[in-house]
Amino acid sequence: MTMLTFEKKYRVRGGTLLGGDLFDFWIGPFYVGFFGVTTIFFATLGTLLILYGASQGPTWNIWQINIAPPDLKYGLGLAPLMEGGLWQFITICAIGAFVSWMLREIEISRKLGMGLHVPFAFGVAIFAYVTLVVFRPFLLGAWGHGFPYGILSHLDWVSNVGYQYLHFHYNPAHMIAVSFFFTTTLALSMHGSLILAVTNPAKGEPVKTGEHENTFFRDDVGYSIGALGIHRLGLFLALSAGFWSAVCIIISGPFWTKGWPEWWNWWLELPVWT
Ligand code: UQ1
Repeated sequence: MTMLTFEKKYRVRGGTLLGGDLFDFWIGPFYVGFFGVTTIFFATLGTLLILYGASQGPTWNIWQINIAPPDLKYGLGLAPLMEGGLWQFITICAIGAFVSWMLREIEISRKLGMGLHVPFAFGVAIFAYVTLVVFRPFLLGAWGHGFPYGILSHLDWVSNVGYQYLHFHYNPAHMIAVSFFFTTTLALSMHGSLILAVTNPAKGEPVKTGEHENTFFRDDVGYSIGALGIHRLGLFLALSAGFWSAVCIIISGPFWTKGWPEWWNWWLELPVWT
């Protein structure tokens, strides 16, 4: 089926989650939808608020622009605009834009009769962000525990929060998250290189297919996970990286306040040693 007849079949109204026929149309290649409009609304408002905050700040240096969260003294209340209130509104706009984008992905998937894997995957990324700026600050009792919006300032935040727990690499959930990030790159590099290898044979040779892919890895490591399997594995690895990232930061503070190296004392304190 060519792309044009394919689109004729699927580019029809219906399948929306909210708003019925409201904005249920395309502009050029883009599906608009109710949530396309809310995405544009939140993204535009959030960007304008960032620009306003920058205009009130000491610098236009892109690396140094910073929109800071409120002081801890404001707790879980609203802060004055120039003392973290902007950060609070920008956070609402960011979550509004991200969730709108995910809902728009769900509507497109429903129209196409596809699974919801893509919006689910994006949902895990949203979950990791919301953990940093909503769940953890909420559990610690102050929005001031969120991270600042700025290129260098958010790096400083990561460094400072890390040292607060003496050596963040001893955080067991951080270890798991890092392992998943590395394994994700391993899986994608194996998969990407394998697909390019079979589609770029020597001059005059036919393009190779699934049997060659399976045989390569059976010869190489004694096992082939299969063409569908590698994509299931990739999605699992990538989502696990995001999930354990969220876990490693939510337990830092709300559930463990000492240095992370000390957490491993459970091993030394096992009754078996005494
Ligand atoms: C693999 O087995 C496979 O199936 C043929 C692929 O699909 C094209 C792959 O991309 C990769 C990387 C593998 C090898 C993976 C493992 C876990 C042995």
